[in-house]
Amino acid sequence: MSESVSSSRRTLFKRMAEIIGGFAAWRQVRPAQAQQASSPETGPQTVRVMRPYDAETPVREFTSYLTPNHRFFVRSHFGPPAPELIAEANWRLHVGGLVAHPLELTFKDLKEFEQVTITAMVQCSGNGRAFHRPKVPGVQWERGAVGNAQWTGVRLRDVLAKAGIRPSAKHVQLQGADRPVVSSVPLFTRSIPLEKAVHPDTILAYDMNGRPLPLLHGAPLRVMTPGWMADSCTKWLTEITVQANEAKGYYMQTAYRVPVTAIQPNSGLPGTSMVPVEAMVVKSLIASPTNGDQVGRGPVTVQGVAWSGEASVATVELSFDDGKTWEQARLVGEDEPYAWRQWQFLWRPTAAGAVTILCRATDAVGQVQPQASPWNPSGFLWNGWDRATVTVVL
Ligand SMILES: Nc1nc2c(c(=O)[nH]1)N[C@H]1C(S)=C(S)[C@@H](COP(=O)(O)O)O[C@H]1N2
Ligand SMILES: [Mo]
Repeated sequence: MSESVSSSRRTLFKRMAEIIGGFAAWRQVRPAQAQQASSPETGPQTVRVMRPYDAETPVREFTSYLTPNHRFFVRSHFGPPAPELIAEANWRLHVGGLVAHPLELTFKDLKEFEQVTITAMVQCSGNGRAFHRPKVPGVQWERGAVGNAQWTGVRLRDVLAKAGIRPSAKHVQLQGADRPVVSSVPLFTRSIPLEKAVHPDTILAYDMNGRPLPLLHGAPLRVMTPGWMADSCTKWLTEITVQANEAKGYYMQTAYRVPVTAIQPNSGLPGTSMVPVEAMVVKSLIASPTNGDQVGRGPVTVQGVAWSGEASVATVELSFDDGKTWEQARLVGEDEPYAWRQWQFLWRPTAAGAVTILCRATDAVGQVQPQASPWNPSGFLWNGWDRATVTVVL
């Protein structure tokens, strides 16, 4: 046996062990994480739902550019597939539909395509749902159903080119190996328009922050649609179907849609006015200090992150007087297209007592983060001003 074969076997075993190990670790940490739910800002993650496991990242973690894998928020409709289903020996990626040559790829076949790495955010459409008024049912995400990571994989367009896209193709349907517990519940079937699928930055990722993709984040392969909300980032990907129409079914035709124009709470809605959630909207978060912190005379470094789906961040402003006056923060660190931008502000508090720090971003095409987002029936795309209430002790 040649050296390269035995070493690739070793890599394979190592990867399988990591995936299974990750699953075991996840099961072990669950009780500890559940306890953290009562002290939201301190644990590795703040659990919102136990089964399937949905948890957000405490905002303090957003003082770092990349969000570490073990703290990255988790959102799954049904939980991960059984580990043996996605173990690399069994796993296959099927590419079919409107293609000249349907493909069945092993993990090794996939690695033959050119490898690319991008830094990109993942954000749940429901991030911030808890802040919508009137309240909206669904997972009550506050600020941490978002993260920024480095993703390594292959371009979706290279895989599609190998299969040969037929001219009538308009959408690419994405299906993962996860299954609902009850068979009457629809599968999490999604599709993205062909233009997004063949965009050179849309990738199928197998590594996250330089490590094999963890089980909860879609091992062995997930879709990354940079700049778009996470509902298009299918985890545990096993089937790609090129087609003329959007995916049928609940998760594409009913869920993850927003009204084209703002509507009044609880008003009836004609179905035709709802469009799929796609790009992220301009938004910023204060990572430190955060709610409940005590700060001294300072200067205090106020810091956080800001982003906009398909444009860069132009400015981040802070207000210490309820939005009457705004001061500009300094944009710092890396400036990459689909990543968030870090910002800092040196604050010299002048009076003791409670202060609410407000924060808003403006992007390069002039979109401004609003005081509150337009209400919508599913509580999606919250991007109201962020706020942190701290106590100044002089
Ligand atoms: N197969 C599959 N992919 C999925 C989901 C899912 O339930 N099943 N959830 C989506 C949603 S709604 C979100 S917000 C992101 C969450 O990704 P993360 O758990 O890696 O943070 O995965 C997306 N991809
Ligand atoms: Mo989501």
